[in-house]
Amino acid sequence: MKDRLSSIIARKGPIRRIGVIGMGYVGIPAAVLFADAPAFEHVYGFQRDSPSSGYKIEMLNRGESPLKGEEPGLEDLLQKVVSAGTFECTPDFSKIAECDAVTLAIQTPFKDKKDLLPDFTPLIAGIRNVGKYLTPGTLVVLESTITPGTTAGMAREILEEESGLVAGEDFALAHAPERVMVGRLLKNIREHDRIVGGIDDVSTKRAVELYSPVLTLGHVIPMTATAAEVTKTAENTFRDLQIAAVNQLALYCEAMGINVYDVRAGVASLKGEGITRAILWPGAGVGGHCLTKDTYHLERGVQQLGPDALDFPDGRESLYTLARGINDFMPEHMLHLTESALAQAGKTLKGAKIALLGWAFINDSDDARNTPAEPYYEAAKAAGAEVRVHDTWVDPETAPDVPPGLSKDLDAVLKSADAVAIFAGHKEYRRLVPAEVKALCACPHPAVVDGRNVADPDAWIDAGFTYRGIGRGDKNGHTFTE
Ligand code: SAJ
Repeated sequence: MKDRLSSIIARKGPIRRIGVIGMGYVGIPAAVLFADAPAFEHVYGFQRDSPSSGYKIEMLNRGESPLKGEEPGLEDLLQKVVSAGTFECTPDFSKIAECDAVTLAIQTPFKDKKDLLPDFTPLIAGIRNVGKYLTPGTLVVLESTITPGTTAGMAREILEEESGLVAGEDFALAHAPERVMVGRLLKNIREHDRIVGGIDDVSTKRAVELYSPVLTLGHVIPMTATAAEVTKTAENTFRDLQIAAVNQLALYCEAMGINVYDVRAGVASLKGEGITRAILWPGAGVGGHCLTKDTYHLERGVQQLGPDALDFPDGRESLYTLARGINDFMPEHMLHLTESALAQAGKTLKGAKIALLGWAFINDSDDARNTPAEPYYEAAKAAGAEVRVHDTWVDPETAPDVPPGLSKDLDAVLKSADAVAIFAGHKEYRRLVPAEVKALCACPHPAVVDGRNVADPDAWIDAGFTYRGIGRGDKNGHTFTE
C-alpha cells in the first residue's frame, strides 16, 4: 500500500510549506533554517498561546529571539525570514492543514527524577494537534528524543486516531532526532550529520527531501524510524558510559594513591590508525537533560520492543545502567571526600559550613538541569552541614530547582567556610587565589574538594588547605605544610 502514499506525494509535488511545532531551542533554529532555504516557500512556527510561553509569538514575529544566551546568527536569520515573509509564528494550529511537512520539537523532561520516567504529556498534546489537522500526503517528523518504538508505536497510533488517516498509506511518518547544543544551534543543524528514519522507505525518502536543503557540511544518514530512535539514545548512552569509565578509573586511582590525570594522558597517548582510546574527563558527576535520561530511553526501548528476543548474561545488570549508577555516585563520593578533608582538620560534616561553588551542570553555563550539585547539597544538609551555594551564571530568579540562598557573591559564600566544594569548572573558579580564599575562610585548615580539576593541589596545600580532588590519589593523603 506504500504505492498509494507514493502516488499521493507525487501528486502533491515537492515540499513547499512546513510547520514546526514547539518554538524552543530546537524548533526556532529549525524553522528559520527551513524558511531561509530557497527550496521552501513558507514556514509556520506553531506556539500555544499559553500564559508561560505565549509571549514568544509576538517576539518571534518581530524578529526577536526568545532564547537566552548567545546564539550566533540566529537573530539575524530570524529577522531576515520574518521580513521576507517566509516565516511566521502562530497559535493557530489549523494551519497545519496547509503544510506539506510538520516537525515536532517538544521536550520530554523527567516527570520526576526519582522514577526516571520522561514526561511525554507535552509531546502527546503536540502529536494530537497535528493529527487533528493532518491532510493526506503530509510528512510528520518527530525531532524530540524519544524511547525507541515511539514513532512507529504511540505517535503513529495517536496520529491515525486523530486524523482517521493511515500512516504509510495516507501520510508519511519519520523520526529525525535533534543534535543541537546551546550556543551552537544553527551551526549544529547545518553541520552535524542528520539521522533520518521513516516508518517505511517512502517516509524516509520524504524526510530526506525535507532535511537535505538545510545541511551544509552535514549529510543525511537514512535508516528506519526505530533505528533513528536507538541512534539518538545510544549516542548519549555511549557518552555517559565513557564518562563512567573514567570516573571509575578516578576512584581506582584515588584508592591506589596515583594521579588519574597522569593515567589519562598516558592512555590518550595511544593513538594511530585504527587505535581509539576515547578517554573523557572524571568529575563530580553528570547532569543535564541528555545523558541523565537517554540511557533509560534506550533501556525502555529494548524492554518494550524485544524483551523475549534479548539474549543477555543471566542476572547481569545492563552495562549502561551500571554506568549511570557510577556517574550518579560521584556527588556522594564528593561528600565522602569533604568528610575526609574536614576530619583531617578535626571537624565533622555536622555543623560544618560548606561553600558549594557551581550549581550549573556544565562549565560556564547557566543551565542547571539535573545538576549533580543537588544530591550533594541535599546529602550534606542531611548530615548536618550548613551549605551556601554560589554560581556566577545561574540566575536565582529564573533557574528551576535552585537552592535557597543561591548567591552570586563569592566572598559572602566563602566567608567563614570550613570547606569549599567545587562542582562546576566555571572560569571564575579556575582563577581563585588560595591565599585569598583562606583569608575569607578564616580557619587554620579549611578543606578544598575539587570536583572539576580546577585547583592546583600544591598551591592550595601550601596555602594551608586540606586538599581532596577527584582522582588525585597522589595528593589526597597529604600532610599539612606548616
Ligand atoms: N561530563 C563529565 N566528563 C566529561 C564530559 C562531560 O563529567 O568528559 C559531565 C559534564 O560536567 C556534565 C555532563 O557530563 O555535567 C554532560 O555534559 P555534556 O558535555 O555531555 O553536555 P550535554 O549534557 O549538554 O550533552 C550534549 C549532548 N548533545 C546533544 O544531545 C545534541 C551530547 O550528545 C553531546 O555529546 C554533548 O552535548 C557535547 O559533546 O557537548
